Amino acid sequence: MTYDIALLPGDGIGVEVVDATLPILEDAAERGGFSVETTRYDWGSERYLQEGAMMPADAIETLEGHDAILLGAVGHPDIPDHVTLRGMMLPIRKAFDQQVCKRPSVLFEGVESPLRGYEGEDIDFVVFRENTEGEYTDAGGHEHQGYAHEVAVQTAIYTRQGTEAIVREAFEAAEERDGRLTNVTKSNAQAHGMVFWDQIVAEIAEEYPEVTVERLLVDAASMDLVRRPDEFDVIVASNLFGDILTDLGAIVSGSMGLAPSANINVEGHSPSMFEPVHGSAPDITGEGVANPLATVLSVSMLFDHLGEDDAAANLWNAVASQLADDGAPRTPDLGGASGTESVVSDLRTRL
Ligand code: GGG
Repeated sequence: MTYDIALLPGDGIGVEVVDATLPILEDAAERGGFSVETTRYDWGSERYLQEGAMMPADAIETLEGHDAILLGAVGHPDIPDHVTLRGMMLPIRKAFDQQVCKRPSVLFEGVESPLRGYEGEDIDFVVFRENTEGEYTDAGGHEHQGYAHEVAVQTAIYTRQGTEAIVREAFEAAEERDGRLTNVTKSNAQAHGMVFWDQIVAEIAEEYPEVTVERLLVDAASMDLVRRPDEFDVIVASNLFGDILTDLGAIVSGSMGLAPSANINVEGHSPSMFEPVHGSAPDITGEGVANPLATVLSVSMLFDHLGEDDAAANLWNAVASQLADDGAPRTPDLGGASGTESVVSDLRTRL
């Protein structure tokens, strides 16, 4: 079996971590008994600066034929963030109906949570983030610019189909895991979209009587993710809330450098996309110290999605074994002084 993977390294450390991960991806595939062909597309901010667009006009058509996409990061200090995000990552998620964003937060053995004095049990939860609508739609406008009555409107959109898709996936995951689902909204203040969301959660909950549902407002959820992160199992949240909570989840679990993610097309008619949760980190770009492990774990999720369970587990376990080993190289985000390449070389010996 040969899988055809599109590589979109993107910007900043995105390029470094995708390049560093490539040999590991190939090694793990070989050991798993399959092969991977990769096609690299150097789209992103440099292209935008030269040609005025992050991706070519036929980008979606070009990506359509691939089995999956591995993305690094987008973001450039000379380009507004809304331009880079809306120029590449968001259009891909939308064009391929990647409605479900799955982001695990795991405190690996050997990694210290930065929560001072944290003595809880292991942190191991997964956030299901609605990924193509909600607060991230293009609905809205900005008028009368430069006048006293200048106005900007940003509309959030929650469709029944989109909300049901993410909520159902979250229930399915909760059923397979510990049977606990936390539904995070702000329905005390947002009485239309968020109350509609709660209503859909209540409807779908009836199909999963064995799953216990907890409801939290996003402000309380943020507090509880710091206070009792070990008590969460599956969290379901809107696009914006899921984005925020997963940065919080990444940091309480040790580092943004360890947080992977999957943008899933549930129906399987278009490629899904896998990426580290972190951004392009211009402050450390070019220093060779970016942590590649979030990208390696994202590749593990990619293999899992393709049904290559052994290769997925092999990669995940290799990362866990490296982190549990006191003598293994670590990048500075984990308190070490090693570079990206040493982490990768060591990891290849653990596959
Ligand atoms: N690798 C992911 C990345 O570049 N993240 C930057 C970012 O701002 N992401 C927002 C999002 O995931 O919606």
